[in-house]
Amino acid sequence: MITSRLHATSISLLALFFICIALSTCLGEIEEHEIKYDDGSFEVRFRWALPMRGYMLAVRFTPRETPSKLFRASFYIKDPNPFIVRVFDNAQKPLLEISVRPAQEGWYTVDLSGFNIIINGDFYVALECDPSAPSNPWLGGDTSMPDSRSYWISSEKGWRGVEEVAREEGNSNYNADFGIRAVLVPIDSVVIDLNPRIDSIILTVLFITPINYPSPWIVLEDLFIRFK
Ligand SMILES: [Ca+2]
Repeated sequence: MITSRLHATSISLLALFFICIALSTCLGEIEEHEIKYDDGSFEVRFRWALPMRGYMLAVRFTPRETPSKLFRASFYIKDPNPFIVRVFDNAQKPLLEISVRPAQEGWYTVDLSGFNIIINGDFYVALECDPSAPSNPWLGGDTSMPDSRSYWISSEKGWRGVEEVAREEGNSNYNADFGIRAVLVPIDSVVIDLNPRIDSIILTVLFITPINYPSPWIVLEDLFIRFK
């Protein structure tokens, strides 16, 4: 019985190996899509006055399909200065923070593909103030057709939409989209690097050994692979 089980285990591992190879080679081409709410022309610009942690400018994104992987984020900036890229999930739970140093004005793109951020719903990308910076970069603002997805975030007052902040300051008809964009790739088109991000594997196999047949047959009942 023990020998039989060992034999079965070795065969199941062999089967799993070929399944993994098939997964990594049969996945389709990468299909990126960019999410943007600005029209590419920025009539105004915004920034927090002081470079302090906890002060951010964010945009809420709705993915075209889920799950997707976050590949890049872009910021339309003026007065380039260091800042911190932040990513939050739909519940505003932090997913990422990295410090960046843009060198010039205009669109500044940050490659986030190496962080394996999987998006399962709305998410936020933010520009956070960097205390080590001499001042904050300006972020472009588009007032043409605002989508009410842009937020001022501070330690004291939390998350407030641009429209809400403007209303508090006595401008009840003002709104704008911040110049932040995101590029996603649907998870079924991502070429998965199987090593070492497999978290767990559940493999249920039914073994059938017909009489007079030299090796056992394998019937895969269920296969679940969970990636980190
Ligand atoms: Ca515009």
